[in-house]
Amino acid sequence: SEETVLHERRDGYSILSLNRPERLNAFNEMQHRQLRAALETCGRDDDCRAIVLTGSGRGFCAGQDLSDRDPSISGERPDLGKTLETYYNPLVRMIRGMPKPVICAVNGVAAGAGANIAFACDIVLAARSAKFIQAFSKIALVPDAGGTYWLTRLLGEARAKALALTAHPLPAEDAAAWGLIWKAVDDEKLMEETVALAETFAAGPTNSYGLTKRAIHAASTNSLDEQLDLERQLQREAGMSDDYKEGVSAFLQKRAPNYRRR
Ligand code: T3D
Repeated sequence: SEETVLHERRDGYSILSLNRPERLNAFNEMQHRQLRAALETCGRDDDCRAIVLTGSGRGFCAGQDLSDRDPSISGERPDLGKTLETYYNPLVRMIRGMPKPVICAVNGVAAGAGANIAFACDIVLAARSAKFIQAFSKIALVPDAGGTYWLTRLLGEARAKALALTAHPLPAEDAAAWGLIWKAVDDEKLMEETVALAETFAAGPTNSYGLTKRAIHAASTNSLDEQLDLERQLQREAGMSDDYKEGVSAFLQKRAPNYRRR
């Protein structure tokens, strides 16, 4: 069947590429199903210790494929709550809950849910030419795929509302300066930098990365006391691991650690 998501397995990590370039990788149901299956495979595979999400062609992702929402064809008023429940929300939860780093390499325009799926990833690098667009207001919708959550948490209400209400295309460099993404890099360096990061994670202490994600995700709603308790609990778990023993031994012996994910 049609390959709407390319899954390239490399040593210790996988690269997933949204692959409907003629539509700027907009989501149809097939692409949703194939991305979810690929993420599930990566999640189960202990040899996959980091995931890269990117797009084929000149765009990263233009959000929902609107040709599947053409009112002159479908006629009815669609229940978009249902498509969020079935596709976008589980995707966001899966990326967020993935117990290994998910890197997003935003190679070009990221619009609508395409932008917000990028923000769901742990580390976002974007090509300098890429733009992030909360396109929803242009078609009389509301930001979804976590958009109102990411924008408000990462930017505050003033910038969140301006971006959401105006659909202003935010250049990668501004997104980085505002703290919405990790960094903007020269277009021709994007994959090089992304791969270097994935290789570092692939040789790193995977379980400690997963625990760190959990702690940081909990921080914005926890009190300081709750967060200190959580850190104690997670650090106890990390401190029991073989990887921690190896990390300290390697440091003291002035050699590179050999993490085995235990
Ligand atoms: O429905 C639900 O399930 C609810 C969930 C909603 C989630 C959402 O994401 S809603 C928001 C949907 N996305 C958009 O509204 C963005 C629409 N696209 C654009 O505004 C522009 O394409 C971009 C700003 C992203 C890029 O502009 P540009 O000028 O670089 O490219 P282009 O020429 O507009 O697009 C290239 C082609 O991709 C073009 O096709 P053509 O003319 O060459 O045959 C264009 O129609 C197609 N395309 C781009 N985005 C979509 C799309 N086709 C269908 N759906 C798209 N979202």
